[in-house]
Amino acid sequence: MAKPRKVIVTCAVTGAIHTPSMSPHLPVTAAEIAEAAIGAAEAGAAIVHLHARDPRDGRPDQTPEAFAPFLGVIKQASDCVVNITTGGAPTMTVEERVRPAEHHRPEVASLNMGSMNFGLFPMLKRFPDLEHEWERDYVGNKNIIFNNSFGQIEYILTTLLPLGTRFEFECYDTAHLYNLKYFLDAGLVKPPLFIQTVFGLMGGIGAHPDDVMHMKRTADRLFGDTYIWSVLGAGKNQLPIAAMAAAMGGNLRVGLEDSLWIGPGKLARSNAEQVAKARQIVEGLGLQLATPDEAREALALKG
Ligand code: KMH
Ligand code: ZN
Repeated sequence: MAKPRKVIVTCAVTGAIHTPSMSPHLPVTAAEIAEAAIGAAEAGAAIVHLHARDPRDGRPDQTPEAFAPFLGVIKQASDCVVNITTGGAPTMTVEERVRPAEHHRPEVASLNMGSMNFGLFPMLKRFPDLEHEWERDYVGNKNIIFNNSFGQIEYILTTLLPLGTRFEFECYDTAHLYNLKYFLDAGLVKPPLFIQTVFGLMGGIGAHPDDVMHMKRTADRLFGDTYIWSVLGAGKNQLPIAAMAAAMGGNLRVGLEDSLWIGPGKLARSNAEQVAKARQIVEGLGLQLATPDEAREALALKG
């Protein structure tokens, strides 16, 4: 009998998109981020994708020192794969963004594969009463451009490749897949490529099933069987996109970075709660979750 497919679940526990007054459950302090990541791993996430925040007001903080306290606690408590963001927040310089991964040398770092508009402002409808001025300025800004030029991508690659770090290639539209193909052909990235296709973020591709099909078909054509496909759906798209992709052979990313919700109008109380939902989808399809070591093997990580 054929063995059930193993699905890699990543949990992105806090990110830089949502702000603290949107949800009391968003992890902000190092202790909260550690607890959230460990809880997500216990619920079945093989990989945790991590950002840090300034505990004083919850702003994204991309200093290596902000990551150190929770990285230590997570390592002690769990063998999950650690993935450190190089996206940081779209308002940061690329030099700033790469520093935590350069310093802490994780098994995986995110790598955003193209520049784009970044529209957080649709969230103002849902959250018209953001508490702090910085939150209102940040979320309400209609001029955010997330810079990921070819030169900046190359800079992140050449900084982290010698450290043995591999990548979660974040692709928000088909052009980003073509950009990744350029780096593959140039020999700067090596298979298996872990491609995180992102749906429903304003400035990127939408979250219609046709969008998912189009990204998947394009990736299949460009990369054949040399890539591992994962999906994340922003906001209310999180679980529908996860269910669709799980049935189509994909791997899943959930977490409060990508969505604050567990159901219509219902805030998720933890990252682990979303991982548990992802687990239900996977197991409901007769599939199994990959362990951290199975994810390491599939993605050729340094371990
Ligand atoms: N916030 C996600 C849509 C990164 O950290 O590199 C994309 C992300 C970026 O995870
Ligand atoms: Zn992120």
